Amino acid sequence: MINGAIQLHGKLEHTNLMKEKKQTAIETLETTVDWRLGNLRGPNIQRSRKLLKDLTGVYPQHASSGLTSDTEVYSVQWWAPAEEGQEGGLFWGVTHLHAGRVGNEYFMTHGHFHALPTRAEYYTAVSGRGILLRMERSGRTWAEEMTPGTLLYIDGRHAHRVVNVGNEPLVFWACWPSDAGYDYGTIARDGFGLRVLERDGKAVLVPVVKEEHVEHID
Ligand code: PAN
Ligand code: ZN
Repeated sequence: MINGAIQLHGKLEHTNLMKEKKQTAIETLETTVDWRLGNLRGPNIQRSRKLLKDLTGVYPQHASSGLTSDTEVYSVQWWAPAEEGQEGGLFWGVTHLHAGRVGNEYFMTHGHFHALPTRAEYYTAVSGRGILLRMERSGRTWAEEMTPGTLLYIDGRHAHRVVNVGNEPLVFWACWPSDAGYDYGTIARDGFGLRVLERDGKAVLVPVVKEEHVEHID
């Protein structure tokens, strides 16, 4: 019994020493950002790349581009200190969206709704020139400018897609909840209500006219 008590006391002392050490030392954290270049360094940084062949269905099939299907359109790096799907956590990431076009349509991200409509997101651009397309579930779509320094708050109910309308990579940082989730399916099926096309060297917004379902009566 006495031995047990002594051991317990020893353990407590050790824990207190650890706490003391933590409180008086400035820790060097391993995760860092290169703000302007759009780079994340540290453990557990996740990465994904989207090539043209991964964007099937995003561009109208007839668009002839002369690009190979292995052309990189964008890449994303993100730090996930919380588990995907965990409530209360945050993710921090950066997207590099290259400059380019498929036919007369600019390079863009897939775009998605968050699976949970209560989960908003911040985007902020650090280089390049782009457009953020936002869409409500009703299909109402609008465009917001993305240039270095613009800070965009995306309501959790709005689908979001980024389009690079400049001649250099568009780099933007994002912060979103770890349980936001992704609904890509709705966009893959219905698209956005606007497309961003190049005409005479300028970006123009073109409404997408949906084909009405016509009942045939014999
Ligand atoms: C961003 C996007 C990123 C790539 O981190 O996921 O820009 O776009 P897509 O996911 O549409 O391909 C974000 O909005 N996260 O929620
Ligand atoms: Zn998002």
